[in-house]
Amino acid sequence: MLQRRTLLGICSVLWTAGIARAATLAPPTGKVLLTVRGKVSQTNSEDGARFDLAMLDALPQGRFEGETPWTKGKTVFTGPLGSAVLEAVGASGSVMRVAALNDYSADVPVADFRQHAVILATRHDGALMSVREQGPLWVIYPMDREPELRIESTYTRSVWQVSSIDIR
Ligand SMILES: Nc1nc2c(c(=O)[nH]1)N[C@H]1C(S)=C(S)[C@@H](COP(=O)(O)O)O[C@H]1N2
Ligand SMILES: [Mo]
Repeated sequence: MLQRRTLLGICSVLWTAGIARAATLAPPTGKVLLTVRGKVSQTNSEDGARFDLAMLDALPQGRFEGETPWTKGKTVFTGPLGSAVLEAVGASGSVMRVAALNDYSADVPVADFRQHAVILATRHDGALMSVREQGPLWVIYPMDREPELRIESTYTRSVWQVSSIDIR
């Protein structure tokens, strides 16, 4: 009897946890900016986890303030932390293929997002970025606080016009 109760207890806890998790990733209602596929435990479509701008804005945000090889003078980028996106989708795996609208893609170690405050920038100097302005999403490493990141491998991973992330 006690065993059965324990089992029931465990089942109900798991069930509740399942509901709580499912509720964390509601489907997007606006235009889909990002799709995260592959080794994820949280999805909201048959094609993985899709995010619209409101969903990205609701995640913990990061900020970059400084110079980049691609912009003039001091600029500010803001957007969800890569680590927060990974957490939202329940990511496992070790490498992400970050793909852009223009078919450019880069393999980015998952560890980069966990060890550095990399952001998926949604805004440049406070404004949303059009595709012509390298938007809608741009991988920005914290090169302002970590100057040692100003190396070619970081630049290669600084994908702009991001549309999807495949985690392997
Ligand atoms: N979407 C997209 N992002 C991209 C690229 C690209 O071609 N398309 N080039 C990458 C590479 S290889 C580098 S070194 C940097 C800088 O590219 P640039 O030197 O052409 O400005 O952007 C990276 N991000
Ligand atoms: Mo490059």
